[in-house]
Amino acid sequence: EAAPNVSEELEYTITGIEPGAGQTETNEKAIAEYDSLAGWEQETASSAAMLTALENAIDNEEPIIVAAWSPHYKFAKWDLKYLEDPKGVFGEDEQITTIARKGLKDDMPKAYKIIDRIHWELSTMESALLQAQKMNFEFEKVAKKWVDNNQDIVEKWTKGVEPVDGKEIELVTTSWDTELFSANVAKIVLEQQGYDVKLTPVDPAILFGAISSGEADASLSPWMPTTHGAFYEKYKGQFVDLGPNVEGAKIGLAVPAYMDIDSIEDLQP
Ligand code: PBE
Repeated sequence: EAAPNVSEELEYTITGIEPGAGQTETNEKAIAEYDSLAGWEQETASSAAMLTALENAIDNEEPIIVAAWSPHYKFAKWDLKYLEDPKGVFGEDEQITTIARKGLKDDMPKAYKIIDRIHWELSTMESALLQAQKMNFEFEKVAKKWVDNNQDIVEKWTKGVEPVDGKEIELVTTSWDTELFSANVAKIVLEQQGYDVKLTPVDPAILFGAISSGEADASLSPWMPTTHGAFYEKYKGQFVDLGPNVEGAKIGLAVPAYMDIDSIEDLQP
């Protein structure tokens, strides 16, 4: 049973993230589909601004409803709960997916093989993100440390693949934590194999366009099937899907655990 004034206290506003995030579209879809969210608004700015608002609310035990996703350190740092999503707007599990330009496999079979093998267990990714928090989100350093400490995993990815001498390869990434980590790890691993790696952070829409036009070679950033599903469909057939690099990711709306609601349907229009 919903606390009577919680929606009013929230000013019928969801604290969102970047306007270009896939999740921003999904939040709009939820607002459109749930009667309980009729007349609600999503405030967008940035993930950093959302996290600051969340921290302030928690410090004051005030209500807040945020765009949330995991893996992300916020679930380790604070006691949060995803609101139930009985209409399934946010989907079930998301898979963080590796994509490449068409032709990469033929042009650069060795790099392709490594990129195709790169994969993390969800728990490994979660620990890496906690480490990133301790290292002030300096992802180049976090990735370097992870590669140094996990040579056994890296060796599995590069096993039997001959090094090259300075071939150029261009990776694109989005700028959320998981993706900055995975892209920087991929960069270091490919550099250790002799590649000259260029890594460019972009918005998801640009990312799919760049891979599809062949401007960029590969990315480990897309979240599927829900978060970036619209971009995926738009460019379908113009890129290669190499499958998940992390499974069991999730997006949704979340609130601090002290809030007396459990479902999106507990909100009021
Ligand atoms: N996220 C994290 C991103 C993808 C990774 C869920 C905030 C988004 O585009 O929504």
